[in-house]
Amino acid sequence: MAARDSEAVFQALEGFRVEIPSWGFANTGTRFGKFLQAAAAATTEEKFSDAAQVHRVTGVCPTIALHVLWDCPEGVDSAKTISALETRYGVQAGSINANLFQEQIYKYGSFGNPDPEIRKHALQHTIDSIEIARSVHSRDITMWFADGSNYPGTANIRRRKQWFEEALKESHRRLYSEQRLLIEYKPFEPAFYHTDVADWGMSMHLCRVAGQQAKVLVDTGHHYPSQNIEQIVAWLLSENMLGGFHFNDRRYADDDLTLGSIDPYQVFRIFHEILYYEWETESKADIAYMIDQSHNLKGKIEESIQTVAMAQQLFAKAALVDHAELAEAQNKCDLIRGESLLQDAFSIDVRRQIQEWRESKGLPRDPMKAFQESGYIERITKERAARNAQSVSSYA
Ligand code: RM4
Ligand code: MN
Ligand code: MN
Repeated sequence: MAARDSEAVFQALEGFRVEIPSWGFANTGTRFGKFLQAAAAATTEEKFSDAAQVHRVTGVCPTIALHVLWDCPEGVDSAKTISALETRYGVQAGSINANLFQEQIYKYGSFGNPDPEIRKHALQHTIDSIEIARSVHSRDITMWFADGSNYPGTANIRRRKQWFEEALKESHRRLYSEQRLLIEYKPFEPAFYHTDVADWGMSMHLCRVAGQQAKVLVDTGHHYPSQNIEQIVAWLLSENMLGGFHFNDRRYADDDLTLGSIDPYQVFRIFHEILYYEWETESKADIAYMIDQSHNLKGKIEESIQTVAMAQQLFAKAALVDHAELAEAQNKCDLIRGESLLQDAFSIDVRRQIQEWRESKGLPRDPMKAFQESGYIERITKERAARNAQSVSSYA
């Protein structure tokens, strides 16, 4: 690899951090059930402990995303426990994910529920999430809504939109100045006729109504098949409305598979749009790179490490695109050249440079091997197996 390219890989890795989700270490499944893993984490402490392993071997995952009901069962009072876990395990709380979908009262929606009492309850949960984020020094509060309806004629779509606007405006009013509200969208599931925040346009509209600290969160699994996600990313960047990602891969629906396992070129193209924007605007895009995967069958810590390694590779490859040359090719409508610049960068093997970068940071060249040889998995399997064999359903 040319020295210039090696330098570009190093530079890209220096600035690249990715947040892993606490729920990625818990037993998760499909709506048909779960296959339990003996080593799965069940408590917030175990999730911190597992996340710390991923950070120890990769060096690029200093934060762990928390889901309020699963990780902060005492609400704002959980902050003390979280802070103690941060100190103990050396990873910090990252985004705080509000949970407006698990409680029975949300059967017909949260912010979109026709019952004002339920909307109030959802708002209170959001305010609590903001307070939790404040006490654990987290910047981002992320909101995903399961709201929607299953049959035509059963919901007033316009009224629900207005209720969403009201609740998000009020939520935004409660934010602290350093915080952001990230609003996720999803076109289907669990609602199968209409979803209240179905796409990036609706999410962006709601962000704009809510206020300046609200930004769009793009979960790569939350699109219809074959949708051009990098175009959405480019538009959001251009509007300064892109807040962050929930990365995962999919083939059919919101499959939550390992990043890059199905279509690594798509993730590369997303990273490319971001890096191209940064080059063109000579500014750094303020984006939270987060993972949202369900590690259903593979070992959970291993799958997290695999994900992080893949994210680094694809980000580094995207950094190899020659932006000046690309801009020229695009201006001249040189189609072959423009397309080749992306394809060539994507085809470069950056793994050795990544290993060298890790070594330069005192990290293991091969994080997976380092983890597998550490004895950690054997230890937690022994500690958690009996308990996990009895567990049934919850992510927490
Ligand atoms: C949703 C969405 C949210 C996540 C939940 C668990 O599909 O992706 O981000 O919090 O799953
Ligand atoms: Mn998500
Ligand atoms: Mn999802």
